[in-house]
Amino acid sequence: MGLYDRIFKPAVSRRRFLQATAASGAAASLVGGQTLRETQAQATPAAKPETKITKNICHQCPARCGIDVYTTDGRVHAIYGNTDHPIANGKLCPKGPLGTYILYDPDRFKGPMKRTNPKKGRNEDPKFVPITWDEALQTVADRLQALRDKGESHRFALCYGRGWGASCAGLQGTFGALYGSPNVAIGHSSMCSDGSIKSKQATDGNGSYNAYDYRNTNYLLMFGCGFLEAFRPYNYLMQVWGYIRGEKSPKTRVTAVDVHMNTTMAASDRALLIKPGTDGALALAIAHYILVNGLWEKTFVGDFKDGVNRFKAGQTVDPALFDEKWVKGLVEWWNVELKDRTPQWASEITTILERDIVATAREFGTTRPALAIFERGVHAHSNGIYNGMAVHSLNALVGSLFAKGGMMYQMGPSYGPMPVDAADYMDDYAKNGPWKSQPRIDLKGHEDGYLLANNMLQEVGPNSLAGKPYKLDTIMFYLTNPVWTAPNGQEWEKALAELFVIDTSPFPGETAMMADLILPDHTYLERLQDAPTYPFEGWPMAQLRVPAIKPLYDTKYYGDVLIEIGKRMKGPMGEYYKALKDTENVIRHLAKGFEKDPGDNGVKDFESWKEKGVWYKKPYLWQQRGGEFYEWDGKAYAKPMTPDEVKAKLLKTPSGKFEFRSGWLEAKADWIAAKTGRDKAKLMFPHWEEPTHPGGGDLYVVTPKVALHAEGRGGNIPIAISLLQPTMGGRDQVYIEIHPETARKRGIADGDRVRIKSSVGAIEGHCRYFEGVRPDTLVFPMEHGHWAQGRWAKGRGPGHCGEVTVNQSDRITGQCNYYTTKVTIEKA
Ligand SMILES: Nc1nc2c(c(=O)[nH]1)N[C@H]1C(S)=C(S)[C@@H](COP(=O)(O)OP(=O)(O)OC[C@H]3O[C@@H](n4cnc5c(=O)[nH]c(N)nc54)[C@H](O)[C@@H]3O)O[C@H]1N2
Ligand SMILES: Nc1nc2c(c(=O)[nH]1)N[C@H]1C(S)=C(S)[C@@H](COP(=O)(O)OP(=O)(O)OC[C@H]3O[C@@H](n4cnc5c(=O)[nH]c(N)nc54)[C@H](O)[C@@H]3O)O[C@H]1N2
Ligand code: SF4
Ligand SMILES: [Mo]
Repeated sequence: MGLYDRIFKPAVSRRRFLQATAASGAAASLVGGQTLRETQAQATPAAKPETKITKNICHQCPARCGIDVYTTDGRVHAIYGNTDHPIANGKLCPKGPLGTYILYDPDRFKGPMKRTNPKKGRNEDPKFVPITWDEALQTVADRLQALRDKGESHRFALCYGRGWGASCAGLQGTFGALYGSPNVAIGHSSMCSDGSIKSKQATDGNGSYNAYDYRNTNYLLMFGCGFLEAFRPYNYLMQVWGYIRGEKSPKTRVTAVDVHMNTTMAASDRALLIKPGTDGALALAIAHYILVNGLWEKTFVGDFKDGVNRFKAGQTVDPALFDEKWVKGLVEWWNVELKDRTPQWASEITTILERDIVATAREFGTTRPALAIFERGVHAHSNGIYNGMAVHSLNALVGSLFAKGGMMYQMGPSYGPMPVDAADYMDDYAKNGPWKSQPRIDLKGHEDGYLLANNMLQEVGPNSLAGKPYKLDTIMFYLTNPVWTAPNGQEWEKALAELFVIDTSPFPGETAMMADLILPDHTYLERLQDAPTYPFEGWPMAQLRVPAIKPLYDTKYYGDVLIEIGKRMKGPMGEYYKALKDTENVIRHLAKGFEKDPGDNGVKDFESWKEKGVWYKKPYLWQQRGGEFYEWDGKAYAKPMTPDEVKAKLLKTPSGKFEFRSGWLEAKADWIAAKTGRDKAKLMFPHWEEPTHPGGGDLYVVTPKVALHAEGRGGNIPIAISLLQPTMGGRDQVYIEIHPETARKRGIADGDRVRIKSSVGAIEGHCRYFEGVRPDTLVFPMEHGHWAQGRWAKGRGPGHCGEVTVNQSDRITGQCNYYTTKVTIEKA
């Protein structure tokens, strides 16, 4: 008997046995007819159950950390970071190990359900009753077929949030094309970070998030991003932080720009508390300083032909005197905008001391490589695109695009093609049905709506409610919960009350409470699912979720739900899905790509992918060095690239250069000017635009993410809630950071219960005096105020911040302006 067994085994099993018999009041030594000796013999089995480790990807935020899932005797009991996974490196953030709570969440839907209470609302019990999968899938197929037969297939919308891979969200586009609806599928990107994607589209031509070479950068200038609490990939950022701020020499200097003292700011060298919505002004002043002081990277940007710097505050410059290299429109930008954007000017707009602006600009302009990064704090405002373009332009000025220690774009994995080609299964209706002339319900891509946006999920509910452009009939949700996460979610409650609603969430979230049909997904530990990486270090990576156990309940992987609905449709669409078979078939075909292009870790087919959980291939293929672009030749970045190659592969703008004068915006200048009233002479340049603040109040309200918050997916994890309590507050509470001066002026004492009001709603919370928040701004975390999502999540506090957030979006990017509403605060 080993030490462990001697110490623990007999005592434990005997004590448990006694507890069990005492609790059940059973006769002294008999349990279910067994004697004590028999029971003990079973409790010390001869063969110990084996612990199995399966590979998976954490599902709680978009970082996509590789995880090792430990299962013994059919129970998942531990989750660790996968040591061979390049993002996780054996580590996880505090949320990662909590996945077991998601799997064993007692409030999960146990199988497909239908609503029996026709009334819908926050206080209506849906009275779900179990049904079979066959009934559930046939109900959906019949509804969809009936709409199609009437020529109204556009009245079916499919909305999704976190897209994962080809075997789930990746199937949706084809479903929409074969079925015939412009509304399949509508993603949540406009509620997330389209503001940054579009700022980059406008300037460097890549409509995507950047990948970053943090390990080699010497300066990080961070605008409105929670580097140490959110951003992406969060877990890896914490690892990087340890390196760049500890081991690395020289230590990377960090300036953080935010509206309150968060973890990131507290850990930085310089903290700039900026007035909300004014980051663009700060970035423009930094650009101004860099030009006036001749600090731009000449090898990338170019220079005056005679080498004499003519950038002087307030003075225009003749563009003919400047030779541009990889940028377009620098001197024009200077003339229409930058020449007047002095640090002194920006100081008035941003409330940051001129001295601090100058010091930041000097450091940023003289340290190479340097990175300027930004996220929602910058772009979730009415002027977000111009703030974002101004910040991103700083990267071009110091030459960090595609440079070592700079930024690049994420490459995709070498997947094999889909098993079946959907183009062979398009009937006449799919090709030319009446749906073709219908606008999207969210008016994405429409002259009267959001011509240049990617998605407008926040408009779907309100537009259907208003019948503009039409009313939907049926709406399905995958991994999104807009009733709780959208601005002014109250509108969504009304909208969904009149539609047939299908939710695929395994959990009883707010949107699920409005559903007519629940088709519950497996949780992530129970399903086989592929996912390419979110932007990381540029080189391609593809991960796999391998089920750790058989599904606990009668659930079905969302990808297979789509395929099974498809199979039940008439005509070629049904044939396509029969040929596609199932999601495992899709994933096996993806893996065929690895046969020709094995990963660095030896992954070369489906089986080895399952074993390792990740395929990846280093290095990133391109590098810009000293103003020249090179391709990897197998040993080094040594193969020079022509300007045409650079344009095709890296700087995908009309000019093939970084465009301070955006060709993308200029092409739509008439539309932008007509719809937004923006100045046609300026709208293609990063420029200062006064933000607009709806809501009718006098204080800004900002609701950032905190480390333990996992979008809407962690709301019912009791341990996460209790760990959040010191920052968030407990049941029926949310702590609101308020500057003591602001509070005292309104007669509000520390700890008082308060009411926050805007033109769309009111919520309550408790004030906390905090000197680290701006006096004009209230801050509280997004994660609070669920009214559904499970027993621990619901009933938390009177209202969610979304209920006071006005649904306002930028016409160019479509980005929802979450951080732009102004509210009033009073004692409750
Ligand atoms: N822990 C955790 N991490 C996550 C997620 C999560 O749910 N939890 N979600 C992921 C997702 S989906 C996303 S999109 C990213 C988002 O990542 P971030 O954009 O980094 O996250 P946010 O918390 O929305 O906003 C960032 C910061 O902007 C600040 N801010 C607000 N207004 C302004 C302003 O006008 N100027 C400046 N300078 N700052 C301002 C806020 O105080 C906040 O600190 O995070 C990802 N990472
Ligand atoms: N006030 C405020 N609002 C915000 C933000 C903020 O910072 N402040 N952040 C915004 C941002 S950046 C984003 S990205 C959005 C996110 O908002 P959403 O797009 O709504 O995404 P989640 O909140 O993650 O919602 C996920 C839903 O999917 C369900 N779900 C969980 N796991 C699974 C699964 O395995 N399968 C399926 N099928 N369903 C599952 C959950 O129960 C939940 O209902 O919120 C935005 N809203
Ligand atoms: S950073 Fe995100 S993906 Fe990684 S362990 Fe934390 S919650 Fe999971
Ligand atoms: Mo997001």
